[in-house]
Amino acid sequence: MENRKILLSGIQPSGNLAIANYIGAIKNWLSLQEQYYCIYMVVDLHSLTVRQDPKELKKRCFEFIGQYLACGLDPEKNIIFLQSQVSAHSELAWILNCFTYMGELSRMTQFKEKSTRHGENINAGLFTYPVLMAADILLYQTDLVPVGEDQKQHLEITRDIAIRFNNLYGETFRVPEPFIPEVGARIMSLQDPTKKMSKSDEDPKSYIALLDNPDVIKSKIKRAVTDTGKEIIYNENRPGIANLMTIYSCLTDKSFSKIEEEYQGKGYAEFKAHLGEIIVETLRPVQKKYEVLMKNKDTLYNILKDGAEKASKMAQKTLSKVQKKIGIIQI
Ligand code: ATP
Ligand code: LTN
Repeated sequence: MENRKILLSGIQPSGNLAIANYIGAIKNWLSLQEQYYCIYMVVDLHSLTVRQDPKELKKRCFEFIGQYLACGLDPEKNIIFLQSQVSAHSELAWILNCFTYMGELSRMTQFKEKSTRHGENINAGLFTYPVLMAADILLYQTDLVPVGEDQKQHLEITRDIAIRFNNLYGETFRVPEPFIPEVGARIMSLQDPTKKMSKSDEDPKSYIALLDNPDVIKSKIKRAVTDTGKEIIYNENRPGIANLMTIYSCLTDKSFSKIEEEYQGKGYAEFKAHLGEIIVETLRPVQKKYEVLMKNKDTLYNILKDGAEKASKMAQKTLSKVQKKIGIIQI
């Protein structure tokens, strides 16, 4: 582990894990897991910024971990855990709150967007969300953070906080780099291709869940909003078909020009039918593995316990270092 660089990422247990999260994040986690020492979390504390049903939240945390494993994350090679189980995250977040400015946080587009969407509950957690994320990342001396495009701004503020702290107290945190895919960093809603696909969208037709059954997947793709026009040609001004081509390209590793060539003279219906099949076949092994895994809750529980122990040890090192630097007594 010692000479491998550290990679860390997380997903909130809200809504249903979707193909956008797979393409934007999980697919890269898988491709990088041999090269890096990897730490993957389900960030349950972050999801509290939106009101959650306690029973549902508990259930979803296990289901998300089950889906991580079913996608191919290996708990023997990586650390997989729940953010809430390592108290250092909340402790460092408080300290970092005192090194983060209101002005920087008010510029966060996710805060602006979520406070519009949840106007009845604009809580302080929603505002300081990026600081907890910075704590998640900086605690593990992370080198690389694979995320979708929407998290770029949060990575920038994390870097700013780390640099600010290092300048004040000397080298304490490693300054992390984002890893954002060139294609697929922003998958759009199937119902409104000008809006990002979101796993907590009220309309389940707007996303494909990793656990959707084959008929549902095919029907969602068939009914996906596309632009007027007939040709399968990639053009950003035709966001509906461009989005479907992006999903196609990410799941088959075929370039846009190759896809255009294959579908020359063919229409949307044929393209959509094939894309539906491709998604079904990509998810089939994941769903099969998931079903088996969820029958054995004890194994999941043990993975989480083991993950939290390993993560706590690593996190505590950085937390103690920070506490010493800022003058907190170590007893
Ligand atoms: P929610 O709708 O529940 O707030 P979300 O779908 O935006 O959630 P997150 O938990 O915020 O998902 O993000 C998990 C990971 O998936 C992050 O790395 C994020 O960048 C990535 N991601 C989220 N939405 C997309 C998208 N539309 N395209 C590509 N990547 C995405
Ligand atoms: N804010 C992220 C989730 C997240 C995260 C992290 C991602 C919380 N902590 C640390 C990478 C690293 C999101 O996707 N909404």
